[in-house]
Amino acid sequence: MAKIKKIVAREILDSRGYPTIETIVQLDDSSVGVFSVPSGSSVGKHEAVELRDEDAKRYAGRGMLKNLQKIVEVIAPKLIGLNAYNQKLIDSTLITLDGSDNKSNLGANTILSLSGAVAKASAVSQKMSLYQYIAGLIQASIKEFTIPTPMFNILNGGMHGGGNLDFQEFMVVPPKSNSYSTNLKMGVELYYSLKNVLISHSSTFLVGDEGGYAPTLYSNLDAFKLLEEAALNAHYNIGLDVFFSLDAAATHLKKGSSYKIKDRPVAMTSADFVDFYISLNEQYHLLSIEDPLSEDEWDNWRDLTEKLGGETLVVGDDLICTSLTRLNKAISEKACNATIIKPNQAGTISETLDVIKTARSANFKLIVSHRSGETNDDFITDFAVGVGADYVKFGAPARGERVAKYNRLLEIEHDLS
Ligand code: 2PG
Ligand code: MG
Repeated sequence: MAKIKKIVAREILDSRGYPTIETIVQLDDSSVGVFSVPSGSSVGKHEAVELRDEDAKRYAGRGMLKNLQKIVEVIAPKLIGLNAYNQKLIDSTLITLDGSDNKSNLGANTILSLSGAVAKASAVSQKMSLYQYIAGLIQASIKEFTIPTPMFNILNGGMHGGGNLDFQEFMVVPPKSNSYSTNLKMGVELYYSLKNVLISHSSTFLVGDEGGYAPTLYSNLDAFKLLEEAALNAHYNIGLDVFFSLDAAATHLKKGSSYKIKDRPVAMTSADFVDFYISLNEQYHLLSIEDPLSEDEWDNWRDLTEKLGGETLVVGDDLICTSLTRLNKAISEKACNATIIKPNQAGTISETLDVIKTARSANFKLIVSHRSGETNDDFITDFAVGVGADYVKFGAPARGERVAKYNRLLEIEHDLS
């Protein structure tokens, strides 16, 4: 065992220029873990709460000074001296200290910074790769580690795009049968190809929050046409060498009780929207559709999953928010067949692992995901490999904070070979 000896936390910036927390945990054998917390823009209302200063005079209210104070005054005195190898104890101590049901007292971001830094320090202390250590925590009887298949978000819209697309993420996904490095090459070549396609249509090729292009287009379907053109030009066959995936992030598209997107002249009911997805799927045979409907429409989710779930992954992100309660509801209601996993939606590593175990036992596919606000921390990469995720979402294969994750996967692939 190794005990927590010292905790230091700092305010740093994420990829959007927003403050976040970096926490450094040192153990009594001198091992150190450093963890910085990601942050979302399209946040689900059932996520554990992200705490910020709300002081308009600093960083437009986004500062992290309150969080740092809570770490120094409330958390560190209780964690110092605990056995860092006992992740469950660390996390339950943090949950008890917070005392709320949504981490609103200490902040899920504050709590995760400790939970993650302790896990990293423990891996160092036990001279293990982080992904091996995570596999140990989830008690996975993994005989052979595999690299999850990347979903490359090469076209950004919604709250992540500077353009006018309604849907948030248009992704290209390679087949699971290829090696990771082959898949990475494909993602990058399609990214180059899409840029050339945009140039050929005299469109802008500026990028959004996750590094994908954020053009101004007439409709969301036009985005798929551009992806099609990019794939053809780069000599990749759609449905064979590459598949398309969508994150509609529909919670943020709903106005009152209907959805208005550029592709339709009038607002759509949820039932109309389901029909829209069915025809989109007939055209493109999507690999996955994430958050097709808003976060509390359980019946309409079930209807969509009934209609599309046989061949397409219907993925809950805002619907589930990496919450065990909401996952259990999704399983019993047959609302979807795959889930996004984001540790900062839950707030601790242990709770995130519990969600993963339950999702697995219900045969849900697992997509481990970054957030739109990221740092160069590559924890999420090891986490995804350690839990045996089916897919990962790390954004476009561009911009330092995204590339850090893709490059770490290359390193792990090399280790494993
Ligand atoms: C999503 C995420 C990550 P955000 O909706 O899946 O791509 O976006 O971090 O802004 O919630
Ligand atoms: Mg999402």
